[in-house]
Amino acid sequence: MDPRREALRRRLAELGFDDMRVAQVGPVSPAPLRDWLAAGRHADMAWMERTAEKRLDPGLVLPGARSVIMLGVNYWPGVLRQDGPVWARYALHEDYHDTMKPALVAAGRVLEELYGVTGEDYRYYVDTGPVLERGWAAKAGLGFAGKNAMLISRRHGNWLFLASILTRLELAPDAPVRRQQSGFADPGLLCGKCTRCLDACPTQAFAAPGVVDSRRCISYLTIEHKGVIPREMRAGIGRHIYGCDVCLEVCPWNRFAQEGRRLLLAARFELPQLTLADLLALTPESFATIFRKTAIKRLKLAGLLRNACVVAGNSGGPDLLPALVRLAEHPLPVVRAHAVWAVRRLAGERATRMLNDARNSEADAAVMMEYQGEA
Ligand code: B12
Ligand code: SF4
Ligand code: SF4
Repeated sequence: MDPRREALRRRLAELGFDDMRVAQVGPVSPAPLRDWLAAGRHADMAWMERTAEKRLDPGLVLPGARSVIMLGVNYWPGVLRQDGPVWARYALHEDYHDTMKPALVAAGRVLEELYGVTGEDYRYYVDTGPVLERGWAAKAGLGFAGKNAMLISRRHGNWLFLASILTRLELAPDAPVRRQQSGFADPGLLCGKCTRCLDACPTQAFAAPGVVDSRRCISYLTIEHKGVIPREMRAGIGRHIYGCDVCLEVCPWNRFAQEGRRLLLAARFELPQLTLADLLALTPESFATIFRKTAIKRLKLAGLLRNACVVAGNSGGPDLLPALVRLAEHPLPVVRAHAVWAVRRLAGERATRMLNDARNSEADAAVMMEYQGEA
């Protein structure tokens, strides 16, 4: 093996990346992404549609790209109790988008040093770039495609953030995981007869093995979706305040997962200690202080209050009613809508009286709808 490759692997591990594999850039079968978009499974994520051509052709992202270096960072936090509102585990760290960027800058410098390339010869991304990260990671053998749509590593289970460096360098490709030749073309090939993730999804979001319909996915509804959450989806959200790990948690491949080194991810394990009452009482100031360095800041206070109202409606008790009634008069309609729904769910017939003042001053048509029909 080229000694530079070993040096690259070692230096990237020192930077905090837990795995590194290389895929050769080649044609990407367009059907899975195109079919997914055509069926509307990206919901309101219009950016997925806008960037589709680039996702299917790395040459449009970096002309002359020959290799993709796929990187994984293990974020398994170990066993965590979440008795109240439940957070996706990835959110219980400082925002990985922010913490991985400096490490990727450093990784680029390592490439320059070892291979004599310049900054023009590579481009790095984590999550937000127009790259089909799971497909390339599968092709590079970083893991394989599970029926839960996740890239599953045999070393880390599915608790792996992905990042990519597209480069014009011709690097020797690594082999995909045995029996899986084309990345995500065959999701679930290494799952055998297991269907645990498909069965466990609380909102039946899998349109097929490996294919998530975002419109039904709690992760989408609580993180990416900006407006009112469709009423029929709210009960299925249960106690999920931000994101969802159900289809990840049940996967038996996680038995090999070891707690992450956290070189790139400072833990924020205090978040599960926040009660629903704490969340419903958040102010712009307390929100900024608590969530400043986390991915949750992107949701903004209104989004988190919206989610907290849904969780309260699903799992709260009468003690939360005063806070919810107050939120029914919040300045933002999206918060009012979900607060009204939660009060009606928790208070039953008493809701009409409790919401009287809020209803009398309501001018927003969407919020008015929440006073009607079944909660
Ligand atoms: C949009 C998006 C979402 C959407 C849609 C999810 C989905 N399943 O597509 C929503 C908001 C629902 C979501 C949720 C989550 N997400 Co997300 N998401 C993305 C994002 C930005 C794009 C994914 C995408 O392109 N989807 C479209 C579908 C059609 O593509 P796909 O699933 O990747 O697989 C297709 C292609 O790879 C293609 N294909 C087939 N063969 C081949 C071969 C080759 C060579 C290539 C290139 C492609 C290819 O066909 C596949 C199947 O249709 C990626 C980051 C990125 N830039 O890739 C993160 C990403 C997939 N998400 C991630 C995470 C962690 C999550 C959550 C766990 C977060 C949470 N706890 O709430 C959940 C998990 C839900 C699930 N089971 O998928 C991680 C996954 C890490 C991993 N180990 O797999 C990623 C990679 C972000 C990151 N950088 O770490 N996500
Ligand atoms: S993240 Fe949750 S809602 Fe989305 S597909 Fe997985 S189990 Fe279903
Ligand atoms: S839970 Fe079972 S079916 Fe789902 S990804 Fe894991 S092994 Fe595959």
